[in-house]
Amino acid sequence: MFSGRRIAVVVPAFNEANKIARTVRSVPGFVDHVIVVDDTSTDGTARIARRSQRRGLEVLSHEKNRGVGAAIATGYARARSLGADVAAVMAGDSQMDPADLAGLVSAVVSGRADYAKGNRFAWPGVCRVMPLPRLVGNFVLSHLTRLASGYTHVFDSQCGYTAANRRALDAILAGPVFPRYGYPNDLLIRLAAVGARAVDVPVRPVYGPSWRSGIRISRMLGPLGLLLLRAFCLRVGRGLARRLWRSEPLAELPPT
Ligand SMILES: Nc1nc2c(ncn2[C@@H]2O[C@H](COP(=O)(O)OP(=O)(O)OP(=O)(O)O)[C@@H](O)[C@H]2O)c(=O)[nH]1
Ligand SMILES: [Mg+2]
Repeated sequence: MFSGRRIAVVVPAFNEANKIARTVRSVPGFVDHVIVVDDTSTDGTARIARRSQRRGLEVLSHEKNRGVGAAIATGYARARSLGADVAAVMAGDSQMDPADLAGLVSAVVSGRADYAKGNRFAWPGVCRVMPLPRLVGNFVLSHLTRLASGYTHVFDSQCGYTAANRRALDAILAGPVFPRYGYPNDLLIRLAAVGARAVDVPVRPVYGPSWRSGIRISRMLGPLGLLLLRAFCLRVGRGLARRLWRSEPLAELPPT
């Protein structure tokens, strides 16, 4: 419990046999439920996760690989059914510093936000830690996501370290989540569309010597580009429609 609220952490994991036990054990003690969502890993990730000693641990498995976004949606649904007031996400690859979780959860529990997300760019020294291609990619996608969502105050759109309250969970689970790596952008777009309050919380970027990523940029860019373009057009279209709807009728011309 955190300030009297029930907290769940969703851990998406795909072929993380080397890191999953460490990740599960590192989840802070105030977390009531740890929900690992495996996706047909072939290296025993689910088995190792199940053996990890952690109060409130559950391991769910998809029957076929559905992607990290779909895994998080499965975890969110389970957190909601367990009665969690806040559901956070921590990746199964130990790239999220457990010391930052309290800050994210606190932003939501205090009522300041419906959705708190990590911002690694607010961390001093990020340029020394984050690899250059990630710095550039995250920077560009963050600006495009600002344009697409209208959340001009949030940055580091690709950071998956987040905490969501029940209002945000309901909005996210109201429709299918973008199943693969574009899911953080999809969530921000959908939360902005329902007027949810999102805030950035500085978190430490973690890229250890054994860092490896499942992201294939070339495969991700097409679907993510379309998602962002569509959201941008819809947002501009909605704004224009609102303006036209509200505009005063033209003043009658004086008789000639
Ligand atoms: N359940 C599930 N988890 C996945 C899948 N793909 C990736 N993940 C997990 O999602 C987390 C983040 O994936 P990464 O590929 O490391 O991507 P990232 O950390 O956002 O980005 P990097 O900066 O490139 O490391 C890790 O814990 C992965 O194991 C998937 O298809 N299913
Ligand atoms: Mg990673």
